[in-house]
Order: sequence, then structure tokens, then C-alpha cells
Amino acid sequence: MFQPFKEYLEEELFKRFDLQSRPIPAGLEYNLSDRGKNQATIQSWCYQSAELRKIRYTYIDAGEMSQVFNSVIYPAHNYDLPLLGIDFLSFGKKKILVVLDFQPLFRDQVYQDKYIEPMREIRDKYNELAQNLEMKFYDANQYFSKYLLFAKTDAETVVTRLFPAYQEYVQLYWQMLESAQPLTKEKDIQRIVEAQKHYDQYSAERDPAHGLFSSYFGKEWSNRFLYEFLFEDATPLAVASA
Ligand code: BLA
Repeated sequence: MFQPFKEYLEEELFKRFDLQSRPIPAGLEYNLSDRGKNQATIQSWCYQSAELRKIRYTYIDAGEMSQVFNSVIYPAHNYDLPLLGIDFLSFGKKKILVVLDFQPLFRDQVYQDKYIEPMREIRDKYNELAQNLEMKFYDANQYFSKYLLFAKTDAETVVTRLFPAYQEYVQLYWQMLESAQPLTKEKDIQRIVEAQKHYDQYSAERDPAHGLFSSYFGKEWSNRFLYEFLFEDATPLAVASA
């Protein structure tokens, strides 16, 4: 269902950036859950370039049961750009949830004007994908912008509307990165280090996927996947409070 989205991102990345593989901890790059008819695979890819310090994407293929494409792109610490966040999920073809955003690191007006307002034009074209759904796990005011795409939709709309919207957002993201001025002051860079780290901590603690991963791949693997790969700069709570 979301394979063309993954291929598009991959082609774009390889065309535009001088990518290096970024290691994925052993055992986390691939897993297979084999429960007779309900097979599921999860595969992840991770790269870096001079401008993008961590590019990760994951595809879960459980056939008709579930398809997920999830990705986060973290700019290098000398760029204050939002993170590009993608979370496309389908469960049994009936329930399809899509989220796409430039995830802001800060919420001040200057930041909004610079990095979020440019999304508006695209978002207004794809109104049916911006449904103002209530968030149950996350706080819409933390690391989400007001122009995110967030929708419950159907397989046809994924092809006819989500795919072009996705391409436009991704293109805008490259444009922003191209015109971004790298930070030079150590203090400014440190602020981005902290903000991106906080994003990982926040996301690891709230991630609604933990149940999904655990049901397929077990709790232990899921915890490792979350804290050693997806959000590796987060500290597991049990350790943080020890
Ligand atoms: C929701 N994301 C979800 C849900 C799952 C995932 C299972 C709940 C769906 C439901 O309502 O039943 C899945 N999350 C994943 C997977 C990974 C993950 C598979 O991190 C990792 C491989 N989530 C993101 C990113 C964004 C995001 C980058 O990982 C930003 C675009 C958004 N996911 C997001 C939002 C919801 C969601 C906003 C709705 C959650 C809510 O209601 O609060």
C-alpha cells in the first residue's frame, strides 16, 4: 500500500544527498513474526549525509492485516529545521491513518513564520487530508505543526491525493533545507542538540506503536527497537529514574 511512498523517498534521497549508511543495531534492521497465516515483517533503513544526521524509515508488511510506512528525518545539529515526520498506517485496508508533518522544534512566531507558514499553501490544497482529528497519545502542541496532514482515509485517496501531497511536502522540505543557513555559534547548535534529544524522549514515551510491535515481535525486541533505533537519544524511563 505505501511501497511507492518509500520508493519515492529513497530515490529522492539518493539523487539529492551524498548518503552514507548509518548502522542499525544488530537484530533491529529486520524481523519476522511467523504465526502461521499472520506473517509480519519489519524492515528499516538508516542513512546520514552532511545536512541530515539521521534519516530512518521503516516498513511493516503484514499483508492484508497491516501495512505501515514510518520515517523521521533529523537535520544535522547546525540546522534548526523541523524534522520531517511520516507515519502512514493501514489496518485491514478499512482503517487507514496518515500523518505527515514538518515537526517543529520550537513554537515561537519567528520559527513558525520561517518553517511552518510555507506549508500552508500545500495543506490548503489537500484539505480532505487535514481533518483536525483529536490526538489521543500525543499532544498536538508538542512537535506538531498547525499544517500537518492528519487523516483517516481510504485506499483510493492514498493514491489520488496523499501521494501528490506527500511529494509536494517532501519537495518543500528539500527547498527549505537548501535555503537554510547553518548555525555557527556553539550555543545555538547546543540548543538544537537538546531539542532533538527531547523530541526522541517525548516520542519514545508516547509512541502508540509499542503495542503493535510487541504483539508481533515481543516486548523485549520492541523496547530495543524503540530505544536503540527509532528514538536512540531517549533514555528508557526505568533507567532514567534509577
Ligand atoms: C498514531 N502511529 C500511530 C499509531 C500507530 C503508529 C500504531 C496508532 C494508530 C491507531 O490509532 O490505532 C505507528 N509509530 C508507528 C510506527 C512507528 C511509530 C509503526 O513511531 C515506527 C516505526 N508518528 C510518528 C511520526 C509522526 C507520527 C514520525 O512516528 C509524525 C508525522 C504521528 N502517529 C502520529 C500521530 C498519531 C499516530 C499524530 C495519532 C496518535 C494520537 O491520536 O495521539
